[in-house]
Amino acid sequence: MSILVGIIGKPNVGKSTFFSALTENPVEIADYPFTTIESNKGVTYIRSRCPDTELGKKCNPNFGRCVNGTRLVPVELIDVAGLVPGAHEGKGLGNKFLDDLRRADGFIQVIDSTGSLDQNGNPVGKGKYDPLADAEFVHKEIVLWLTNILSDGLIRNLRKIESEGGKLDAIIYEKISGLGIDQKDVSLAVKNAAIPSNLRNWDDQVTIRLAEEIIRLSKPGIIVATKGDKIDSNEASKLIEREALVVSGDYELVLRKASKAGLIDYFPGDESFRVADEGRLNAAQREALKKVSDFMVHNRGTKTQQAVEYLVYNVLKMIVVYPVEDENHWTDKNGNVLPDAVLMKQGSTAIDLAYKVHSDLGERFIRAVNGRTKRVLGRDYVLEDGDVIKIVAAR
Ligand SMILES: Nc1nc2c(ncn2[C@@H]2O[C@H](COP(=O)(O)OP(=O)(O)OP(=O)(O)O)[C@@H](O)[C@H]2O)c(=O)[nH]1
Ligand SMILES: [Mg+2]
Repeated sequence: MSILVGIIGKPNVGKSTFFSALTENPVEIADYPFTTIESNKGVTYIRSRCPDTELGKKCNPNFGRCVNGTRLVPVELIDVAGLVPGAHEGKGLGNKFLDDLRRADGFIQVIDSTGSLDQNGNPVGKGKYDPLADAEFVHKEIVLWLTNILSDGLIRNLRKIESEGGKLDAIIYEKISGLGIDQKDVSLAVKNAAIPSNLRNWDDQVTIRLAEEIIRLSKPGIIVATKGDKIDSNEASKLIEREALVVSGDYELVLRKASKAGLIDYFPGDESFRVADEGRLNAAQREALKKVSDFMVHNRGTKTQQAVEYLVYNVLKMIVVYPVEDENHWTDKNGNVLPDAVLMKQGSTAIDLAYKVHSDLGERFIRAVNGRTKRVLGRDYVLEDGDVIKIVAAR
């Protein structure tokens, strides 16, 4: 039920470190290219204000947790192998592994803020490479990956339309049905891609344009410049001006580990932490935490947690909605308070929520009820962030 975010980028930039910090899954991390071969999958949690504070009762989440009114909503992450220019022609590990990202709702492209790695992820010396130069080729490789998927059997499909009729957007939609893309985005992409009216004039450039439009409309992403702990504030400002988010995945990893070991109190996304017991830290730990703390002061946190939240809330434009079975007590049938927190696109309606909870609930939808006002809501009611909703369905 949760959404999926793909972590992509050239080799060695810090994708797995970023992933490991966010999911707390131990994965292989090393300072050479192609450390990751098989994708890593895990779950991270983004913050949302939980309605349980209004109720004066603690919630019982089926997934995630709630800490003092901050609900942690699960988001799946997948960390894949590094992409290099020409991956679509088989360079590096190729781009087949991108198939693991078919279902992704959005991408986080990780870049190396220190500019120390060439396009293949090999060290070239600090500042020798423009960190943002990756953005272009990585985007291109993603587009070419989708182009390959679209091209498979395409000519045959086009000839069929010519001879038997049929709608182009419906056929394209079917081709990419496993990619979790909305039909309306496909239709819009088909409109925007300047497709020749005579389908005989369709060439590879048309397929690329179409792939580009589909990615732009349906798989948006952000750029995260990691290793932010290794650059000065001037360099960081320049990256921020160019719309990259400066983070330190490595420092977030240190914080999560220290927190797990009980050495510090740290809530992911906070701009600072507190040492639990100075006496338990050895000299090396004290020094490491001092460095992390200094960085957090001028970067306002490690920004690792914030990066995912920014993608989900601001770029994918999602809200959190709480479906319940009892609109008075905000519980499920077993009495669990606010058991589910569901991420939905802004503009989603009551019927969309019903289908999201269970296709059966969507099919048998009668009405919804607002848990706060107890007002009856129709299928087209547009959901708001934090809504508590009961769906009434036919038996
Ligand atoms: N200082 C610092 N080093 C980092 C950071 N993130 C990653 N690194 C280091 O960069 C190197 C590569 O990190 P990985 O996370 O393995 O990079 P990757 O992008 O997954 O690499 P591939 O799987 O080979 O594509 C390792 O030596 C990490 O310790 C960071 O935020 N700060
Ligand atoms: Mg990796």
